[in-house]
Amino acid sequence: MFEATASAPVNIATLKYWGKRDVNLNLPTNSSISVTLAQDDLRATTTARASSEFAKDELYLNDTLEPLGKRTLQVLAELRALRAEIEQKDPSAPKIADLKLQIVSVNNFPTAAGLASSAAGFAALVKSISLLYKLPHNDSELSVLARQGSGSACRSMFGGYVAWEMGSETNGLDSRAVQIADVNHWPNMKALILVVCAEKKDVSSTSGMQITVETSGLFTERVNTLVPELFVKMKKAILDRDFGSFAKYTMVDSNQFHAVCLDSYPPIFYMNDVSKSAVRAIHELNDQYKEPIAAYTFDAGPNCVVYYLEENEEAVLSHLGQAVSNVNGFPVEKMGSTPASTS
Ligand code: 2P0
Repeated sequence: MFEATASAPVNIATLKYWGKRDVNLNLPTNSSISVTLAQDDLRATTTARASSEFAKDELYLNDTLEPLGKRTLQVLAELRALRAEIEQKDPSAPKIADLKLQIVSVNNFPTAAGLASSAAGFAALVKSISLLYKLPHNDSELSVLARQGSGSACRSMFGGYVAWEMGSETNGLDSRAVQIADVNHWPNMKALILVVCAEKKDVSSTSGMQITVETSGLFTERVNTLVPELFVKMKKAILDRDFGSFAKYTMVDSNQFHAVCLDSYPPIFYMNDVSKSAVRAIHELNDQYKEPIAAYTFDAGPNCVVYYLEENEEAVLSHLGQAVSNVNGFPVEKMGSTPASTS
């Protein structure tokens, strides 16, 4: 029996990936940036085992046997091919590429957090099997494999501040994640999640993206003009630890992503009235301070992730607590605090 374990964090995009230029390889229409949440919570941990005693490949997710989807099979095939190359070059290397795999993955965050787990899950799967197979590739190279499982998974190969560079090659080898800065770069950065709804979203990201690419006129403007500019500016704001700029670009991008969803035909709605009240509350707070001290961002669902600096925590929590939960009766949950590094 051969065995290896690895974990990977959930990531939340502050510059969103939305649109594929190649659906099969998950090649995006724009580059994106994420800031990874907490160090210890919000992670997927995966153990991969290879043994001649296994009759077939199996994947357990939170103790439940899951069917192996097309994307998982594609990633496993690529990992096996890389291991087979090693075995071919080095006859003394144990022959494990052809052994069946048992993959056991556990999320340490509750389903009720309303967070998508596929990004952390695919990243942890690729990490654990690459350790098992002793692949010599670095995390950026491995992110190319994680990306094929789920686009955003490539960013979960790193902690801290991460860019997914869209690349230009048709084989996708240059569409990979790179770390902009690690978690220690900006130690007073904090994040919290307002859990508006923990249920699964109505329109899956994959099909939502396709509707947008095919029907939205605003989308062309977004990928050709706004995102390339924001990518450069947001990276600089992170490197300069310029919270005001980082916050503004994060909110501008979230708003534009949801505008592009609304501009799709039929329109896609991810934010609800509670989400909108969080947006209003944060702008109200920032107006009081005459500069952004908090930033919201929403993914393909109604939950709100808020970024702020530690010194403003009390102001942010008390304002959101009053403005949002009193009005709408939903809890303000502080889930992840500092951005994470991967192990
Ligand atoms: C992101 N999202 O950048 C964007 C923002 C949702 C909104 O990446 O089809 O699950 O597996 O490549 O990665 C969600 O899409 O989609 C996503 P697939 P994925 O985080």
